[in-house]
Amino acid sequence: MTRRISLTQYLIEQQRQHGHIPQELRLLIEVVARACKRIAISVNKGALGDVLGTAGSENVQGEVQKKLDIIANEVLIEANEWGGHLAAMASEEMEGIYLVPNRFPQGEYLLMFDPLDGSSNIDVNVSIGTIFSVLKKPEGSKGVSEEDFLQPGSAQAAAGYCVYGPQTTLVLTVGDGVTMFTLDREQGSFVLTQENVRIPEDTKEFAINMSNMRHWDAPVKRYIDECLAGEEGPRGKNFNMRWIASMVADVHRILTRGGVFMYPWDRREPNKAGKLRLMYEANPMAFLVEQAGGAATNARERIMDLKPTKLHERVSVVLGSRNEVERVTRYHLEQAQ
Ligand code: P6P
Repeated sequence: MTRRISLTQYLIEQQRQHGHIPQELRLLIEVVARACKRIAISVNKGALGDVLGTAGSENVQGEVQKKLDIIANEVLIEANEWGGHLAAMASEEMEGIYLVPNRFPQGEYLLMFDPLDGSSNIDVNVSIGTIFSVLKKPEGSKGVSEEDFLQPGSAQAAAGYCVYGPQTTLVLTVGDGVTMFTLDREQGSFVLTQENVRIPEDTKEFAINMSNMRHWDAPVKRYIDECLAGEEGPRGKNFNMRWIASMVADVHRILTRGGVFMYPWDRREPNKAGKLRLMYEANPMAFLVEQAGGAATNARERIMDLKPTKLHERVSVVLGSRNEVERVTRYHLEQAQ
């Protein structure tokens, strides 16, 4: 049986061979991975660990917080605040940024995360996950402010997610391709299971919440209608649909076998650009998808080119197999003409 290498060995070898993973960034990734292992333990306990159900509070998004949302957030904060690799953190579950306490050394990285994405699936035992994004603190900035986080996705130093499903899998990019590590529970460590992940340019599978159809903009309706028309329609082929309502799980499927994921703007809340958050959902997923040969837009522009204006700003998301993302984006740009 081939000996699989651990996340630690992989990162050290990458650093030694390519030198593009600075020591501090390697430490950061390992700390986040360790935090994800601890979150996986709580997730896997379910009812046995008294971690299901709501916490009786709301987050800054006005969403009811699940107990595991808060547990996962606390695990990530506690694991990362003392290491000396971070200057500050930001989370879907916290209104403002979290400065590393003065009793700990300050580092040069900024860490953002959605500690537990897909919370509506927790109580029904469907895959959920942690999404994270890493930026460098701007050169020369004294202290740290929210402004320092407002960098385009193209500035990310690293991004990844951990999906808590039948396997617990960490998926990572530092800008040199996408790599997957599966948690070996007997060893208690993440081991390398796939390198150079590639998304097929074409697909027959789309992911969207169809119950919102009556609220969609015309280009989205046109694209989905053509998929539903199948081989008798303009696409000349039949399509399949998947919607897990857990972005991490839907993106993991797309990284594994292709597909297009859409959470577009709709008329339910016309003043909101979309449902998903730019800084700690769309940007890290866009980085991973592009590094795997796919594409990610807000239906008009490349997501990683967008200049953020607020920490929790929302964005419309179309990502996955390049040719499908380009088609959806083209339909939107044709509408604008
Ligand atoms: P809906 C989970 O709450 C999430 O942020 C994403 O993970 C997921 O893709 C989306 O919302 C699901 O939204 O409206 O289908 O429940």
